[in-house]
Amino acid sequence: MTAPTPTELQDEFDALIAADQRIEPRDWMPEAYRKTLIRQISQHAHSEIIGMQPEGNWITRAPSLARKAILMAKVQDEAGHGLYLYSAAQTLGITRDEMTRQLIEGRAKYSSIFNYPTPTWADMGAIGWLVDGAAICNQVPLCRASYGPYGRAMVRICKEESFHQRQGFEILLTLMRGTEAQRAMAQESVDRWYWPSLMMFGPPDDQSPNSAQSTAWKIKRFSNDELRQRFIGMLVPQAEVLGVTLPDPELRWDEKEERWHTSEIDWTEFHEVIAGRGPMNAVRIQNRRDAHEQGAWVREAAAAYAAKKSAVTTEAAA
Ligand code: FAQ
Repeated sequence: MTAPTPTELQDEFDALIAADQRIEPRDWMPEAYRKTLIRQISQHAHSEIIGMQPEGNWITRAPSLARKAILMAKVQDEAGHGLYLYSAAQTLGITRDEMTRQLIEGRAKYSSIFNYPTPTWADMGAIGWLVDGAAICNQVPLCRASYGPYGRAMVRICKEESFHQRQGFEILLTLMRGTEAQRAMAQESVDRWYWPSLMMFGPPDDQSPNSAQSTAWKIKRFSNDELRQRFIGMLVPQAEVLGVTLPDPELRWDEKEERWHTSEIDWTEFHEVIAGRGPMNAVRIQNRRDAHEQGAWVREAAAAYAAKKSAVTTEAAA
């Protein structure tokens, strides 16, 4: 039997994508598809890991034992999401070490949203409601991404994200049913997180260089603006239940265009943050670098243990 030609391999890949079948790690894939997936999945993994910091900031100061336990579980979930995603990226031929190096050397992107500070307890509510809410809108369609290991990782992640979103909503609801000062704290936090949460979906469609190809490969199923619109549609009735105001005086449903009309998003701020000049970028990367250095002994001990165990197994099998 002769080996398939490059054209045959490409045709087979195209046919799988056209038939909505999954591409698996051992399948042939175009180099650009592999690179795009490594880019998106590693950025996503880094976001989950860096995303532990804004909420980690409140674990020691949560207002009750129950709130502390819930927050700890949520932050641990984010670590788990990072691990599934690093594992999915590894199936594409990049090592975890290389991805970590890219992150701590400031060469990798991660979501803009995690470069904002969390000065108040209400921020734990706003992150759950808005940040996890945006993550769900963006990530549910990724459960159907054409690359098998990514889509499968996303199924479990999305289940956990929807619990996260509800716990954030519940924190805000409790504050909104509380004292005047608590209501003000909740509103002030929503005012700070609303616009950055809209930026999570990425630049507008006409300025999104990766969208066309990622959509053709069925990695992305909806455009950045479509998902942003869907997110706003989800928030409006929930904001009413909470009794908070979304901080956009222009926000209204445009019957004629059948879309939400909004004020202009501050894309200069978005570009500044993803270029590393957001309010907390330097702190986030420094903390990650310190944790990596301080954890070196754990990695060494784990590697030594694994080597010892494998030597014992080899000896027993001989
Ligand atoms: N931040 O051409 P596009 C979470 C970059 S949720 C930073 O439109 P694409 C859960 C983009 O990478 C957050 N960079 O790109 C959680 C590209 O740069 P590149 C993570 C951004 O890939 C909750 C350039 O701009 N979620 O972690 C952002 O087609 C609470 C041009 O953009 C995901 O990663 C941004 N917001 O679409 C954890 C979801 N937006 O790479 C803890 C998976 C764009 O060419 C606590 N990712 N850029 O140098 C995606 O769905 C896509 O990658 C998009 C961007 C939609 C983010």
